[in-house]
Amino acid sequence: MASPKITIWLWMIGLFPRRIIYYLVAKKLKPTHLSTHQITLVPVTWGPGGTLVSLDQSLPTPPTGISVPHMVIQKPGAPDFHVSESGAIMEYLEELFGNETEGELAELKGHTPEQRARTGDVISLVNDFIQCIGVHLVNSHPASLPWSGISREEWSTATADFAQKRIKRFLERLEDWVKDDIVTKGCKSLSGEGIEVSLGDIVLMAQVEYARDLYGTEVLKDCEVLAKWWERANKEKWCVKMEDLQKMEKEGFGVLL
Ligand SMILES: N[C@@H](CCC(=O)N[C@@H](CS)C(=O)NCC(=O)O)C(=O)O
Repeated sequence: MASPKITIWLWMIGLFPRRIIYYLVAKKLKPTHLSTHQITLVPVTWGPGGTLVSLDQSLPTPPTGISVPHMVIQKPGAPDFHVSESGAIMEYLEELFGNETEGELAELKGHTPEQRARTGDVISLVNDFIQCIGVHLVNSHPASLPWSGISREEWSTATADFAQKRIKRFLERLEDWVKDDIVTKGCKSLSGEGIEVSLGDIVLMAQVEYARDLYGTEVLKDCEVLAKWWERANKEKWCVKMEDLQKMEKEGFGVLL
């Protein structure tokens, strides 16, 4: 059976699309993996009225009304199938490349059921605290005003403070979970021993780097354990820096894959 055609639209410096970029590099995918599986990556930007437009007009136009990342799977004779969440896109790619993990591609969930459960814990907690970061941001940061839909007059200090407390609590909880692996054992990954990088590292790093790059906010400023994790993980190739994301936008994904 012919493999489906897959198109993924990415706003390269955005929070959730970064997860996909980090994923592609961490997985050790090469342009040939993408072409074999008929995967087209399309960098997009925000046009007038907050619509998404492809940076390269020869590449497919983003469907209307989507958030990014967004993926469309096309099978002959079947209607287009849309996948709208970054987590689901990473899961789909994990399944697609699952059989190739034995070879040159990296395992990103974990080598044991326990390690995979830790990865799942980290992803779920990060997704929870991202919501609080968003609530804090739109109630306190002027850079959110152009897109938040909330005016400065509507900002709530009480809500921002509440969100900040929740963020602190989530980070303390995460530090409790990973302290032994990161501090005592010196692991690179939040998922523990024997794995270089996991989906858990990817989702946390995307949030940390995005917050600094776009809002000048240091998410891990009070986190001793996670600061150690960040120092190690941030040097890795998969943690694609802002300038390289922008370079990829112009010169294509070959820059890093
Ligand atoms: N939960 C979604 C969030 C996606 C999201 O909010 N993406 C932002 C850009 S980083 C976006 O497209 N915002 C505009 C919108 O939602 O209309 C995911 O994990 O993919």
